Order: sequence, then C-alpha cells, then structure tokens
Amino acid sequence: MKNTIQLFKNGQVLKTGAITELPQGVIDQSQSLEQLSFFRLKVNEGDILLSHEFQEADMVVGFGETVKGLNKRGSELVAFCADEPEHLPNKKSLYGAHNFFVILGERVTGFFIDFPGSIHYDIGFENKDIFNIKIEGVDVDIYQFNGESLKEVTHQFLQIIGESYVPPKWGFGYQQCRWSYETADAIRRVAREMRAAEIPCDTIYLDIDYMERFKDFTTCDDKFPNFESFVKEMREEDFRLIPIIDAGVKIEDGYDVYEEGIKEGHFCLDESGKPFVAAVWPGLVHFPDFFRPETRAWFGHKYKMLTDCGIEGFWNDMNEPAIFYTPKRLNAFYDHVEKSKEKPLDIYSFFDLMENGRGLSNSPEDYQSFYHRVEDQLVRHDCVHNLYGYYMTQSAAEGLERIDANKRFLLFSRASYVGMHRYGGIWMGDNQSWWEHIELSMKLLPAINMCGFMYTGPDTGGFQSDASSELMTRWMQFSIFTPLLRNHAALGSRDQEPFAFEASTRQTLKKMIELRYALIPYLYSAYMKAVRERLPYAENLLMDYEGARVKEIEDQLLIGEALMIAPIYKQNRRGRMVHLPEAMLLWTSKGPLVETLEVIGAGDYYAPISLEEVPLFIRPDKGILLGGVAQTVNQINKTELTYLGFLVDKIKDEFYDDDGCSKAYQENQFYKTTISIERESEDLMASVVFDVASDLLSVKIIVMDINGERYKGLVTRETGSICLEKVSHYDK
Ligand code: MIG
Repeated sequence: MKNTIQLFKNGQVLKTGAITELPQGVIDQSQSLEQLSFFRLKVNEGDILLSHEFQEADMVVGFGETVKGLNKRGSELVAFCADEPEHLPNKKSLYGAHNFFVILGERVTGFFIDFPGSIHYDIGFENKDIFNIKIEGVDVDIYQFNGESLKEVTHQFLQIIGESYVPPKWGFGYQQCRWSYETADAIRRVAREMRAAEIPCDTIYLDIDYMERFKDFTTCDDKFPNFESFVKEMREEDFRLIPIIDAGVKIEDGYDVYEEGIKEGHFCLDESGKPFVAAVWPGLVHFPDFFRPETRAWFGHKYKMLTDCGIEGFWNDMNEPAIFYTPKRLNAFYDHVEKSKEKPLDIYSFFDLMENGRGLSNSPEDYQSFYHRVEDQLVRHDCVHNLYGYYMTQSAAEGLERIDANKRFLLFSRASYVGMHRYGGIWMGDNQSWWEHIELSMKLLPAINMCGFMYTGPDTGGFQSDASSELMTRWMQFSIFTPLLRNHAALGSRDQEPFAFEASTRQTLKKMIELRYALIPYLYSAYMKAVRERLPYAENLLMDYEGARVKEIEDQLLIGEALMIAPIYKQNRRGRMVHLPEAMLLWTSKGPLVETLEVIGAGDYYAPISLEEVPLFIRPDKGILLGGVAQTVNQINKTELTYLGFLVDKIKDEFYDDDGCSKAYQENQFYKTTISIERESEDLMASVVFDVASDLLSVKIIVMDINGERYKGLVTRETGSICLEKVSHYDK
C-alpha cells in the first residue's frame, strides 16, 4: 500500500503553509479518526494526546534538527524553535521544529503533524514501549504516509510540501564567516589572505557589527565607509559579501524602519495592545509581525537597501525569536533581588537568584505575552511560535523575488519550520569546536534533509570555543560534502580561517577545499536531482540498504547516488572502520588529483586515513563528476570534466547542470550529460551524450572495474564514444 492521507483535521487551522500539494485521497474527519488507530487519540479542551505501543523492533527516524541520532526511539523531544547555544545530549529542542517522522517496523509509516505551537514527543523515553505525543492545542492537521520503504515514505512527504530552495551555484563554494570581521579592512585582509594562499573561497560574511548599532538595513559608515563601492571592490575579486539580518528592529527615533513600523502598525503587540518590547543585540527592539502579509511585504522590501548595493545573499538570525530579556521581567528580577537582600543570604536563595537571572532569556512567560494579528484575530505568540523564523524568511524570499524575479539569492535562516524549506536553507546554529559536534553535524545532515531542508551545513570548525588544527582539518573533511560549506567562529574564539593555522594544516585545508570545488559538478548535480526528484540529498545507509547492521550506522552517509562518505570525527585517529554493504571503489583523496584507487569488497573494512586524506567510496555502476582546481565557483572549468566511476556490470549515469544563477531550472531548462560505460567482449566502451546547450566539450573518463583494472580515455563531442585504454600498473 502506498498512499498519503490527511488523518485529522480539527477546528480552524491557521494555515501554516507547510503543505502545498494536497495529498491524494484526502479523507473526511470521521474516516480519518478510524485510520488514526495507529495512535490512540484523546482530544482534550486545550490539547491532543496521541499514544502508540511500539513493537520491539520499531525504529523512529526523522524530526530534522535535533541533537539525537538516527533512531530517536528512547528520546524525548520538544518541537519548539529554541535559541539554544548549548547543543548538549539532554537538549530537547534546537532552532527548527520539524514534525516529520517515520516509524520503521513491520510496516513503514510516516507522519507529519502540521501544528505551529509546541509538541512534546516521548518516543519510548519514559516507557520504552510507548510513544506519547502531546500537542499543545487542538487546531492541527495530521498526515500519514504509508509505503514500502523509508525512502518512499520520505518521498511522499517531500512531494506534498513543495520544492526545496535552490541557492545560486556559488552557494556551493567555500564560505568564510566570523563574528565579526568588524571593518572593511578586516574583510579585505581575509580576502587577500585567501587569494594569496590560493585557497578557494566565494563569500565572506558580515556579522552584526557591519550595521550601525545593530540596526537592520543600515551599514556603519565608520567601519564600512562607502559600503556600495566596497561591495563592488569585493565583487571584482569574485567575492560576495553576505550580511546578517536579525529579527528585532531597534527602537530609536529617527530610524526609518522603526518609525515606519510604528506608523504602519507592523510590530507584534503586547497584552495592552502596544508594540511588544524585548531586548536583543540592538538593545530594546520590536518584533515585526511576520504573520501579517503586509508586514512580510514591508520587511521583505527592506532587503533592497542592501541588494541595491550589490548584495546577493543573506542569513536571517535570532528569529526564534531570541529574547535576551524583556524590560518587564528584568524589572521583576530586580525586585526579586531587592527582596532577597532582606533575607539572610543562604545557599538556596543564592541558587534561586542565579536561576531567576538565567531564566530571563527566551522565557516561556515572554513568549506568552505577545500577540500576532492573523486576519483580524489576535493570536498569542507561543501558540504559533514555530512559524516566526519561517515567516521572516518567507518575507525575505518574497521581497527578493520582487527585487529580481529570475535571480537566485543566497538565503538561509536559523529558526525554521517545514514550509520554510521552499524559501531558504538553514544552518545548524551555534555549535562548539568539539569533536562530538563533528559527529552531531553528520547526524543532522540527513535528518534535516529528510524534512525538506536541502541547503544546510554546520559552522565548520565549530562556533564557540577554540578549534585545534586537527579538529579543523577533520571537520573540513566532512563539510566539503555538505551543501552549505561555511567556516564560522564566535566572538572571542581563536582565528579559524584556513590561513590562521600552521603551514601543514593550511596546506591540507587548501587541498580539501580544492577537492570540494572539484566535486561541485557532482555535488551540485546531486543536490538538484534531490530537489527535483523530491528525495534527500544526503541519506543514512538504511535509506538504500537493508539489514540489521545498516540500521545502526550513522557515521557513514550517502551523498547523491554515487558516493558514500565515512569521515573521521575523533581525535588522533589515523583510520576507522567502515561498513560496506556492497563492494565499492575507494578513492583515498588528498585533493582533486585522482591517485589512489582501490576496490574494497563488501563487509567491514579498516580504512587507514592519514590527516591529509579523506576517503570517498563510489558505489557499483556509479560515478562522480569532477572539475579541476578553481578559486571560485565561477572559475570552475565548464568545458572539460573528469568522470570517476566504478564498473561492476554496466554504467549509465546522468548528471544535471544549469546556469547556476537564474530560476530557469523551474521551467526545466537545464543540461543533462549522460555517461555510459559497457563491456564489449574484451573492451570497455565509454560514451557520453552531451547537452547541446551546455559548455561541456569533453569528459575524461577514469574507471576501475571490480577486478581492480583501471581504464581511461577522453570522450569529446566529436568522438562521442570511444574504447577505453587499460592503464598498466606502472602507469597509474
Ligand atoms: O546572540 O550575530 O547563531 O551565528 O554569529 C548571538 C552573532 C547572535 C547567533 C548566531 C551566530 C552569530 C551571532 N548570533
């Protein structure tokens, strides 16, 4: 049985916009309640309880951005977008609320709970056999996906939520960030160092200090004199600058965004109907009410101030929204302190004070004390909390669309909800320069992709605390496979740019980033195919392979159809165990040059991996498409590429490419290159079908067969098809 059904619909749903293509076979409520027999259902006055009894072997996969691994069984999670700077194992929420999960047992059943408020998931935590879900409201849509496999069920979900965001191709380049490059000169220095060391790089980020006292859509004249010509100067060096936009608008007389917002009624309201006041980086702020279409249009249009200066990408931050404190509760805290002074100062009152102080930030009480206007109704923020960052990013995307309808802008957000994946990507937030967080980012990538967010990646090297050179190297060796490849570091942490490390590490990082650029023809193709075919870009092994072993593997990932990666994420390791569900071709890479190739049989294999190396496993009858060395994505040679394939039976591989900057792909304007390799008696024949519209003129073929014989040849548009030449052992 393969179908998608809308199970449950209760009350007047605030349309989240998550679902764009209504599932086939939507059934009415009376029937859907029957179907819900999977879960026992209890509708109370203000909440809904779902409960399910697990079978022994059931796994639970999904939930997007969480600190948990592949199988969430035994975990407790809360869907409530959180400004959570500590990604520790006990954390129940991160920045995104992604209510899609799949129960894998005798049957494969997926669910999407479309609900904008808080949901508590006890996934066999308190009682290993019971799955309890508590939805903090009754206006909810629940969808159920029945299918044969995890992949198929995920595909059904991705079908109904609409096509994922596609960045410009340069968004696949290496990106350098830091909180903060405070001045134009600091940026110039990064640009100079990167180019001098010939480390590829496409973008440099502007964190909050580029603004004039943290006011959105301003630039600080002292630190960035003549911003527009500075952006131009950087463009001439083929760098793009990516400014941050925060959710809170500074309260300041004379500041146009604030004044307009007040005049036109764009801000969220407090209980008394006045604009709600909170404190974040700019000091006191109001939050735009992104639930109002007028406000989305208004705020989205503001990005023009920066696009007019030549800016082509943005990251939206603090949009859970994060609240450092509210004046109201800060005053209450001061009163509490005053009162405490009257009491004898004992240990408990000390801890009580500390707790009180800590509780000032992102407090549930604050989230309950402001309102959005949805049509003509006031909706309390906490009831729809998970949509705030989503709607901010929708506002940006729609604003940018109006600015230039055919241009792809780079756009990603910190907070998110399913539906936002159509408007932008997400980055994985404030991690630490810890080995555990390399591993965490490997767990996050496929889980986030499953929920529709294809463009994602961690702060490579770690945001908070200091990165050792070895950690930086290993992290890079994973992140070169993530769609968003960005190195970012927090205020106060060590310099973390590739050039900030000693010569040998700098050299390894350079080689790894060069490898990333060489892989872009493959990675971009994999990304676009995932988006178009509604499948994840990165997958856990259990999406494609069966058996008890693969169900537990979460430190090896499938990237696109051809590649399996097995990064090192532990200190002082010079190798690791890799499980191969089938024979694969191992390329132990030190950079873009294809040298060491080896066929590894199915089973468990210990791969020796030096600090300079990253292992790439190519799956049977598949291959990857490689470019050469380039300093920016723009400079990748489009006329000649290399195909590296692993032949077992025969190969027929298709690669996608397009102009990389427009939205023509939505009208099916793209280039397809088909590479086929077949045996003809003793010979290996290779043929390439070129797309007349593309710039590609020739493909250098490197193939290894299952016996470890290596072949090569060059197929051009003229030849189209050739007999490959066997490479002798001395000539490899
Ligand atoms: O309170 O803008 O996650 O990437 O560097 C911290 C400063 C605010 C949080 C973001 C981080 C960014 C930082 N921001």
